[in-house]
Amino acid sequence: MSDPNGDLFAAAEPATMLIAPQVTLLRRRAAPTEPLRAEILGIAALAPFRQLQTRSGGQMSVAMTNCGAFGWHSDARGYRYVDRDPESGRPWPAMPELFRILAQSAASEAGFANFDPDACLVNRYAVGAQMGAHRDHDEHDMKQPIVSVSIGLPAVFLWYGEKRSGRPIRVPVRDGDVIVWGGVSRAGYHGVRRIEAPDAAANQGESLRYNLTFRRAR
Ligand code: MD3
Ligand code: FE
Repeated sequence: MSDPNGDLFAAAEPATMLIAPQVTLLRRRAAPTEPLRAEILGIAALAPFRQLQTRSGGQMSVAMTNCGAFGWHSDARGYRYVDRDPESGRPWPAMPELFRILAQSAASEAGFANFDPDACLVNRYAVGAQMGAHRDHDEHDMKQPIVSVSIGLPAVFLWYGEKRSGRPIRVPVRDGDVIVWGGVSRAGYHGVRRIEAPDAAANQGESLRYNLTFRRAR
């Protein structure tokens, strides 16, 4: 195999792809992801991953933590951004400079200049975890885009668009892939398909998927 990542089709795939209006996939834009993983471990040491409760009393299958001035939180009172970790009462860990620069440069490549995120939600998916269709609409200024960075196990993003019903567009994403969405698609419904167990031959000891979502909350 000539490619150490085993990515035999990389040469045939365009580096950037428009998935929907103002939804841009930047393939492998964040690779290699080892420096990002190291930052995630540092964040989790200060603000451990937790499976949040939904307003309806369920428990999310995805474990979450945050860095930056604001963090996304959910409990029996509903969803909101909070400036401290409710578990510890301390401010969220600072957003690493590496994260901020990656988010800003990816946003500007996708046509959103001057993106200045103040929140980074860190999602951790074990095999079997998923995220149902929802829209991200807790942010103050919906003109600001969102930048998503995929790390670890592959996943399939589901893009429903304006309505929660109907057949979603399926977007396979892999380690290092970045998606930027905003503008007319900013309030679109989306989700993540249940994470599948990696097949033994292709897997390099990976058992988790992380996703960073950078937002301007306030
Ligand atoms: C854009 N997180 O935390 S970004 C969230 O993988 C959240 O953890 C997702 O949704 C995650 O609120 C990733 C959302 C997303 C999903 C599918 C898309 C954005 C998309 C499909 C097309 C375009
Ligand atoms: Fe979302």
